[in-house]
Amino acid sequence: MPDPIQCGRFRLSLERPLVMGIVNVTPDSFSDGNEHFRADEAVAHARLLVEEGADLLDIGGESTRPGAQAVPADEELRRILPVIEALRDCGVPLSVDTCKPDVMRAALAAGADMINDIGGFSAPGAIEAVADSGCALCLMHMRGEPRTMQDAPVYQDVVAEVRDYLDRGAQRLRQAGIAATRIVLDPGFGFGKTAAHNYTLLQQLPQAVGQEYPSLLGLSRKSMIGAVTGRPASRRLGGSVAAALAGAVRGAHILRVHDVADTVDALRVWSAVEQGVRA
Ligand code: 7PJ
Repeated sequence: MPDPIQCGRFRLSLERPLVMGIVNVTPDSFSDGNEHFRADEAVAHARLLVEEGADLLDIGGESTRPGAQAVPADEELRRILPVIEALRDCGVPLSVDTCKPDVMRAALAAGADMINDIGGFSAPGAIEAVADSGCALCLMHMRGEPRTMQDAPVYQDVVAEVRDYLDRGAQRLRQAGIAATRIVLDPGFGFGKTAAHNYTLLQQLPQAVGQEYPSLLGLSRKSMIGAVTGRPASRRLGGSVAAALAGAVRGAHILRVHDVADTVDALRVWSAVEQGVRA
């Protein structure tokens, strides 16, 4: 088992898989629609996720669904800063989903504990923005950029190529003086990958992410679930929970999900089967 994650104000033990609840503060996220655009709605939703058992929250102000347009940094900050400030004392670490160094700095100053960068800290200045704080970093694999990433992605060996990207990315962070205990790796399901690529990565998760760092998986409601079930994003709960469990069985440390209560139930039942119930 990897050491606990150093995550801003928190240390996260990895004895059991952790559940990260998704808090979208975007007008166009594909599965939440307008629901949580307003900061107060996002905050109320986040508090519900904590009650349902979320171990962390992931706050995002930029939609990264396939085809989505980039949002300027000031707009992204206008969306997320009030939410970070309102949730600072909710009891669980706050992750911020962003690729922009300016947004990272402002989010950390406002109290964020983790930066989740789907761009793998590849933007100029991204590593510098996070290096001197005590935040955790989620480094995710993406092929291309959200606007075009699903245009027929091709790999010779998807598992080896994702692993290589993550290894190099972690190496860059370490060379900037970032402690290993701050780093989390994510194979990036759906980011420049076909359904077949995604299922290969999930099946071979230990090979794709390695053993050195904890892993984070985002499978919730994604098109890879729809590819197998034939269901739209609004009806992918069962498929998403199954995918999360498949990840847990293969050693995933953090599961990023929309449906916290159902995922927590599934993990508890799985854990009772594996370890027995404490009477
Ligand atoms: C992921 C993410 C993911 C990490 C999104 C969606 C698209 N961050 N942000 N991993 N996905 N680390 O939730 O469908 O898979 S946005």
